[in-house]
Amino acid sequence: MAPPRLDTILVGFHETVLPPSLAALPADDPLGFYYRTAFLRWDGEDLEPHEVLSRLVNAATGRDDCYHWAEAAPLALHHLTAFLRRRGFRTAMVRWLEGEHDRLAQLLERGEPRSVCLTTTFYVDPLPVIEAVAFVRRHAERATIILGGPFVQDLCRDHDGATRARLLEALGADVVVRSAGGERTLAQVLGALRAGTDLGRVPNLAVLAGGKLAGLTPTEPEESAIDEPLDWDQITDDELGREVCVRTSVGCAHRCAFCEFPVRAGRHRLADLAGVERQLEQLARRGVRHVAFVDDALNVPPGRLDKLCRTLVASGAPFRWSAHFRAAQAPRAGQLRLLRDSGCAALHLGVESGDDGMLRAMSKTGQVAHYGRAIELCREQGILTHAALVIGFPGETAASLERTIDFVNRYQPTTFKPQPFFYHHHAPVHGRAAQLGLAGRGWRWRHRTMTSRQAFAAAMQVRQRVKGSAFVGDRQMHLFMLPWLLCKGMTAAQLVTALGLFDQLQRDSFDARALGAPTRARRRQGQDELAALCGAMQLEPARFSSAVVDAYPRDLEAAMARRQAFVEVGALGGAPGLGASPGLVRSVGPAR
Ligand code: B12
Ligand code: SF4
Repeated sequence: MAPPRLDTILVGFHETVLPPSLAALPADDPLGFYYRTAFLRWDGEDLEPHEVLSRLVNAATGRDDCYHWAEAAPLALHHLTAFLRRRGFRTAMVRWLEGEHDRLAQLLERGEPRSVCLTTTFYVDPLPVIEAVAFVRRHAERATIILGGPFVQDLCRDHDGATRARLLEALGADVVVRSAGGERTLAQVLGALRAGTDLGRVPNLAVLAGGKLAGLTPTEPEESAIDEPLDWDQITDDELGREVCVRTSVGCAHRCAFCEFPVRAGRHRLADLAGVERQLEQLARRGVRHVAFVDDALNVPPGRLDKLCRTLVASGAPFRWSAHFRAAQAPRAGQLRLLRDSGCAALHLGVESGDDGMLRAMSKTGQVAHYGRAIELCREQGILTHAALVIGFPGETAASLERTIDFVNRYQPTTFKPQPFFYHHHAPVHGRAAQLGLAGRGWRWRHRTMTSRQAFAAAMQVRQRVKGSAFVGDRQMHLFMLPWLLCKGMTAAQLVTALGLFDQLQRDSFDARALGAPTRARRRQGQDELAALCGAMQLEPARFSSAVVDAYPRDLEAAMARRQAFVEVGALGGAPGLGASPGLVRSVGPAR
């Protein structure tokens, strides 16, 4: 007897394409900056650090591994899978489209799923959504394609009328879940698809038919289901893997002036700690080795994290973990020791600036010295640190930038990232725009003390002048996720050395001086060192294969044509995707 049909296949992540032509843009252009901080030049190609790592490890092992963060499945996949299975739905999941396109194609063709759900958590550009929808259509013409998550939620919130219809149609899906979270709505959609009843009775949807928006169903309040602890026993061993993401809260308790996240994520809600502890017990029992806590700040409110750490210590610190950490007060040495004893491997710190005046302007509650102390204490305990910096917020001057550079040079977090200020109209700073002389949006703005171009140039300056801390971009080799590589067998010393070498090689890749003989010699030396280092690493095999990733059939031209709708209505906001320039869109070369 054939197995019953799958109700849905959940697909996690799809990689954005960045055309090599972006390397020609100056560093003070948002896309030029983004490209130069994401890639490095390697044997005549522009590769991301994880691709170089994979090639060098493969050269030594003869294997075909692709080391990518999606080994730790996006949490939305585990969360939605468990939520739906508890309600009796049959589901499958695919972490990363490029890495598993062959398996997805088989599932689509043989499993005849009623629907496919695409998450949109990590997208700042519609291109990956459009491409993923097209891929699914090619293999399962009749499956209902459902979109949900932050990208489409923002789209539905920020646009209305004919513009919203046009953008939703450009994505090419059949159903869009508009509500935050959307788990309960999704369960109703799958129920209706199974029963063959009308989707018009399910709230919070945009429903499309024949490629056109047929209508929006009524809005009903919905928040992400933090009240239902994720039942990890609903997840099979292969789906689980050994590295996972966990959340203990949603939303954010703060209102930093530059940040729109609280608007999108809604009010701060904490999961019941006993439920979190049960989840961690399940994960420990299942042999998980690294947990990335995705909460905005794991140590808010105070005392809760200490309690969690004591539970982990009592159970023998079964895995390493990493988290976002807030240093609103100077942390205590004892607290950091407790973190280390409980398995903490890396902390991501929203330092933002080395200037206390700027921190006040950004409505940050912490002070520079608190973050400095946190980095020092982490180093003493062997915990890796990442300092996230915002460059060019209103009030930024040459003097405040100097203080930021001094801060990083003095405290030397393991990694750092100077991020030019992104002017989001949903962020609190927008309410003070007139007072601050702030005009524009996204990556293009000006205010009394700086323009966005100056901020990009300044961020590059910060990068170039920092010594003793490695720059990391946001995409693949983010410190927040890197402990999964430690669990694969990389030592902390190898990781830190590799990050430093990647940073140096990247700095030398796109700089005009890269053509000069001294830089060429330094690059060669850096490449040799990196090859020797990676060759010596004893890494476990990766989940993904480079051959599969490279064979992903990208139909960029068709996707770009659909994306044009976003360019024409000015819906890209200058986010660091592919940008809004039609010139760039045309210049996209062969699939990377
Ligand atoms: C962890 C994380 C990462 C990790 C991912 C590791 C991993 N294995 O998952 C790393 C460090 C790799 C990463 C990278 C990036 N990230 Co990130 N990341 C996060 C973070 C902290 C948590 C995401 C998460 O798991 N949330 C928890 C899950 C459960 O929530 P969720 O995915 O939203 O899903 C819920 C709902 O949305 C819904 N849902 C989701 N999908 C679907 C689908 C359907 C059909 C339905 C019905 C519902 C639904 O169901 C879930 C349950 O409620 C968020 C910030 C945050 N605190 O949320 C930023 C965040 C998602 N990242 C962001 C960005 C921008 C990026 C980068 C693009 C950074 C960059 N500038 O390059 C890259 C993208 C990767 C790449 N290669 O390009 C932004 C996205 C903004 C946006 N969409 O407009 C966020 C929100 C941070 C921010 N600044 O606002 N990131
Ligand atoms: S930057 Fe501030 S407001 Fe934004 S998510 Fe982090 S702590 Fe919350």
